[in-house]
Amino acid sequence: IIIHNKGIVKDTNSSLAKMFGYTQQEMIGKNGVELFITNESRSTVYENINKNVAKPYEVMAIKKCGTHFPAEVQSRDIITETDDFRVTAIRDITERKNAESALSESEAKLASVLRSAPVGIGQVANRVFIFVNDLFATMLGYTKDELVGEKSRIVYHNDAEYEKVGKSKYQQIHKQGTGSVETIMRKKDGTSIDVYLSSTPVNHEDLSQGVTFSALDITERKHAENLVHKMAYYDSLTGLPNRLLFLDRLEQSMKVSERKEQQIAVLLIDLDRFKNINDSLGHHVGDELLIYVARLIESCVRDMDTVARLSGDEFAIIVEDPERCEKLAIVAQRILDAFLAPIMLSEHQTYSSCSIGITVYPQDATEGAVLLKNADIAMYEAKRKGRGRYHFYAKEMDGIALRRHELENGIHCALINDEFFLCYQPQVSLETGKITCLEALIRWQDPINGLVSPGEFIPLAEETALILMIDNWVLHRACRQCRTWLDSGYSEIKVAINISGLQFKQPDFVDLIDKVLLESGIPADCLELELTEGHLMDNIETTINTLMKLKDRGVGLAIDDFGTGYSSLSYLKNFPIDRVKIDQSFVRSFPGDDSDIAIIGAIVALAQSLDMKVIAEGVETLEQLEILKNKNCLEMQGYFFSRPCRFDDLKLLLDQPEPFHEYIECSV
Ligand SMILES: Nc1nc2c(ncn2[C@@H]2O[C@H](COP(=O)(O)OP(=O)(O)OP(=O)(O)O)[C@@H](O)[C@H]2O)c(=O)[nH]1
Ligand SMILES: [Mg+2]
Repeated sequence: IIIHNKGIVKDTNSSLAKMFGYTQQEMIGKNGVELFITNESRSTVYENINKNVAKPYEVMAIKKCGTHFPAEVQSRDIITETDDFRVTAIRDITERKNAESALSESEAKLASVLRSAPVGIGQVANRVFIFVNDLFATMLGYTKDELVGEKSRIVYHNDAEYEKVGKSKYQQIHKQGTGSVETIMRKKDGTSIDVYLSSTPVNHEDLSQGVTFSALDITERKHAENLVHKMAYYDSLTGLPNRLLFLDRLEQSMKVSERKEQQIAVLLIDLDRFKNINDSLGHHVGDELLIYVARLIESCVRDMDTVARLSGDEFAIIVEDPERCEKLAIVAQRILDAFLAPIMLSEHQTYSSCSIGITVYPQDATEGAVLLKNADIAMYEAKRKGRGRYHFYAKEMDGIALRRHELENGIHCALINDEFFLCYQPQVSLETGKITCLEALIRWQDPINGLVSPGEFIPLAEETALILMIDNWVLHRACRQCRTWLDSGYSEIKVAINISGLQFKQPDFVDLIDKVLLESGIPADCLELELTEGHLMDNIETTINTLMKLKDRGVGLAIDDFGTGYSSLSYLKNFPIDRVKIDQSFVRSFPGDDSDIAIIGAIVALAQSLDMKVIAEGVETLEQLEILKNKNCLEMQGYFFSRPCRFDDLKLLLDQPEPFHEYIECSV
C-alpha cells in the first residue's frame, strides 16, 4: 500500500517495499508512478488517476532490480480535515496471470482438437445439446448455433430410435462406463446417415450432468458392407438370392414350420437344353434368358415364397405352407405353363421349357441340404421322363438315383482303368453251316461290383455322352481284334458292332469309321454296323446320306432289334441296308404264338423282295431253329449255337470249316 499525494509517496507498508525491493526511505518523497510503473503502463495510470477510477485495473509494474511483473492497482481518495491524499493498493498478480494464460492455452488446445477431430463431438445433458463441434453440426447439416441448446431428439428420425439408442447407451454405461451404438441419424434436410455413437458420462458419480459423445459418420462403410453382403448372398445376374442365402432361408423356414406344424416344399427348376440357347444364340442371350426366367418364376409364386438361383440354369423355390400337395402341383404347372409363351431375346423369338423336382418337408427330409438333394433327384427324374414336366420326390428314387450316380462315375473310371472287355457271339448261316460274323458285345468287369450287366449300364450311358466314349472304345477294340484274326489266318471273319443313336448322329461319324478302318487296317467289308430302327428314323435325310457314305466304303449295315420300333416297313426301301435282325422277343415266343411266326414270315418275304438278308436273334432251342428255317430265315444267332464268349473259347468253333453243318440237313 502506498499513501501519496498527487503521486508523491508519503508512506508505504513493508509488503510493498518487499514487493519492489526498495527500502521505505528510498521511496518516500519519490513519484510513485515513475518509480513503480513501467513506461508503457504510466499513461493508463495517469488517466485512471485523473478520472478517479475506483475499480481495480491491471498494469505492468517494475521492481528496483528492473524486473517487470503484472500488478493490479486500485486507488481511493482519502479526504480529511487537514489533508487529502490517496491510498493505492498494488497486488502482484503474476501467479493469477500465469494460471489464466495456462487455462486459455488449454482452452485453445481443446478448441483446436474439437475443430480438427475427424469425428463429431459434443455434450448432452438433460437431453439437450450443451455443445457440439463444427463437424458434428455439419455432418447433420446444421450450424453449431442451431444445435446448441436444442433437444438432442431432433437428430433422430423417430421417438422409437431415440429411446432405443438412449437405453442401449445407458445400459452399457452402467456396465462398463462407456456406451457405443450404431444408429441412423436424421439430417436437417430429412435424409439419413449411419452413425457410430460413443458416449461417456461427464461425471461418473452424477449421470445427471450428462454425457460427452463422439459420432462417426459410417454411411460409406455401411454401404460397402451392404454391397459385400449382397455379393455374398445374391446372384449378380438376376438379383435373386443365391444358394447360400437359399439354404439359410430354408433352415429358417424349417424352424418356423416345425413350431407351427406346417409343411414347406422345395421346387427345383432346371431349364431344358439351355446349352442349346448358349450355343446357338450366344452366352449373352443365354444370360438374358436367365434374367427373363428369374422374373417369370417370381411372377408364378406368392411374395412370401423365396425364389433363388442356385447355379447355371438351376432355380429353386421355397413354398411356405403349401397346405396340400395338390397345391404344389398347381404351382409347378403354373410355372410350366408360363414357359409356353414365346420369349423375345435380343430380337430372337425363342421357346424354353423346364423340368421341376418337388420335395416336401418334413416327410421327405428334415435337413435343408437333403431336401435340396431330394428335389434334385426328383428333377432328374422329370428330365429322364422327357423334360418339360414336374415330378414329386419319392423315397424309392434314392436307391435308383444313387445307383445311377455310381454307375455314371464307374463307367468313367472303367474306361480309364480298362475294365471293359469284349465277348463275341457267332452269327450262323444255315445255308452253309458256317459262321458268317461275330457280334462284339461289351462286358464290364467292375473290381467292386463284379460283372455289371450291359442292360444296366448301356441305357444309362445312352442318357449321357458316355455312350460316345463307349462306342468309340468298342469300335477300336473290335477292329483291332479282327485284324489279329485276319493275321492269324481266319480270312473270312467279320465283326458286327452296335452303334448308339447318339454316335450315329455325330456329324463326324463317317470320319470316325474311316479312322478306325485305317488304324486297324481291316477291309471295310469285315465290319458291319448294327443300328436300331428308332435311330434311323430320327432324321431320315441325314440318315440316308450317312448310310450311303458307309455303303460306298463297303461297310456292312444292319438294322438291329427289327420289329420293335416303327411298325411301318415302307421306309426300309429307302435305306441301303444289308441285313435285318429280327428282335429276339419274336423268337422267344416260339413255339406257341402263331401271330409272331406270321410276322417273321412277312419280314423275311419283305426283306427278300428288297434284296436284304434276315437274321434272327435269341435262338435257344432246336424247335425255334426249325420254325425259323421253315419261314426261310436262314441266318441265326443265339445260345443254341453259342453264348457270347471270349475269342479263345470260340477258337474251337472257328477252327472247323462248317461247325453247324448238321443243322443244314435238319428240317421238319
Ligand atoms: N449364359 C449362361 N450360361 C450359363 C451360365 N451358367 C451356366 N451356364 C450354362 O448352362 C448350361 C447348364 O447346362 P445343363 O442344365 O447341365 O444342361 P442343359 O443344356 O440345360 O440340358 P438339361 O438341363 O439336361 O435339359 C451349361 O451349358 C452352362 O455352360 C450363365 O451364367 N450364363
Ligand atoms: Mg439345364
